[in-house]
Amino acid sequence: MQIDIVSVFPEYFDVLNLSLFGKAQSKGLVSVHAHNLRDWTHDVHHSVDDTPVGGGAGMVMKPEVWAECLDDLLGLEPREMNADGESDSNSNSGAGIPDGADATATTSAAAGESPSNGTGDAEHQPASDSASADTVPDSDSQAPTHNLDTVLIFPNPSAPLFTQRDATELSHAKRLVFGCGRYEGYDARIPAYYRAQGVDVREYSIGDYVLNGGEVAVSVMLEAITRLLPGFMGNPESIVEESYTGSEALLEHRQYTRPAVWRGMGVPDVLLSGDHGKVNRFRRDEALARTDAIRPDLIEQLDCAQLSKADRKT
Ligand code: 6GU
Repeated sequence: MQIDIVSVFPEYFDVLNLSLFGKAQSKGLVSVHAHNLRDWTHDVHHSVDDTPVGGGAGMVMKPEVWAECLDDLLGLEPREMNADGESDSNSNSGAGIPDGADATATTSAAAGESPSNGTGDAEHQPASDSASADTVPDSDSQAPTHNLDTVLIFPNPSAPLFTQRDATELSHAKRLVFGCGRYEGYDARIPAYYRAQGVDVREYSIGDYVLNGGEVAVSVMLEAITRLLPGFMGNPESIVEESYTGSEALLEHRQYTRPAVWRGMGVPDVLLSGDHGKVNRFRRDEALARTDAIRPDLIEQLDCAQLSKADRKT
């Protein structure tokens, strides 16, 4: 898998040379390049941001610099868009955000509905976008396992949550290009433009809190995705039975190791019984009970047909 990361702090990703990720690079499973966005600037100050149109605090990352960089990485020619958000070689520049393509992004950003780093409506897809329709993740279905080509990913605290399902799907991509936003976010036309060019563009948040920039979020997504690559983990079985994996997303049962009694605290007797049937039943019950207590939202998403009679008693 080829991975490109664009950031104003590319050194942040030096850590990828360590540990399992470093090994995966030496083994040739992944090839990572961290690029400095400022390399695509032309002014003496190498500026990548500007004040928000419509006013407000902070700075927004400029579309021109991002586009020069992403055009280079994706091998695309610059294009003018028409008012419908379609590529139009006859149209003039300065048309603003195309009505059809990104009216919602404009509205929600202007209405100040999103957190400080918000960049508008991440779920919105231009009507003209059919090229990526078959690869858009559907939260109600199993993660597709077909191969994806290139996926362009923008971390964005105002976007849908990144889940294990997304990690699984993206682990089948040939190439991932991550664009790390800083400051108050990036111009909403950047993802919209590349979608309209037929690029599979995703925007994800990693949780309900705000970080200073996308670098940490990209590290999180990258780790979740690449550890699923065949050959990445020392023991491939360790990824099979984890929380959030498989057809159900249940929290994992608790784990114990020796000694059987430590500081007066024992491990559950059944785990010492040697009866695998009983051990599995105990672990499954615990997974269901803990999920119900800690993450009832995951229980609600469960397909009841997947629960056995014994499960339902729990
Ligand atoms: Cl993807 N970016 C930033 N800046 N903050 C976040 C996030 C992403 N996900 C949660 N908080």
